[in-house]
Amino acid sequence: MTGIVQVGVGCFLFNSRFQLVTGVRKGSLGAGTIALPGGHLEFGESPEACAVREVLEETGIQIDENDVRFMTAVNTVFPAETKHYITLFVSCQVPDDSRPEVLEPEKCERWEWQSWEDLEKLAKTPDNDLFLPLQNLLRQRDINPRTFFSN
Ligand code: 8DG
Ligand code: MG
Repeated sequence: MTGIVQVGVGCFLFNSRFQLVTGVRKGSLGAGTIALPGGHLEFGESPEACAVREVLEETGIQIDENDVRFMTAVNTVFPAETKHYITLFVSCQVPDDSRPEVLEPEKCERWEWQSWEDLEKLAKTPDNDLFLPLQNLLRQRDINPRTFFSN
């Protein structure tokens, strides 16, 4: 299998109860699976700036680059689609009254708030419908979102 390795950025938007925004992907890699707002890292861009741009384009929520925390990176190969991504996961706390809007309806079915615990449970379920990078993150890394926003 040959090709290029691409860089994706996935952004957790957490409210104060550690619920986060997930969406159902549409029209591209992983269609029908649950993923975070995010997208391709553009040339010359930082992961934090990519998160600010993608979150605004996709949900209408304006976050500040200084509030974006880098979490970890995950390696994901999609053999059937001959795709390979390094996904940089970041997170940002947003106000509890934030309302994500579907601004790119051709790419996303809907946005929903989901609890961290439910997401963790879903990742442990065989044949779940999580987008593979997100599933890899939850299965391969030990993450406690409560530690991100203590300062
Ligand atoms: P475009 O390039 O299709 O115009 O828009 P995009 O917003 O940049 O595309 P995307 O399909 O949302 O994201 C691009 C790739 O980023 C996607 O095919 C795979 C990768 N990616 C990950 N993890 C995540 C994630 O958690 N969320 C999103 N949206 N994309 C991710 O590897
Ligand atoms: Mg996107």
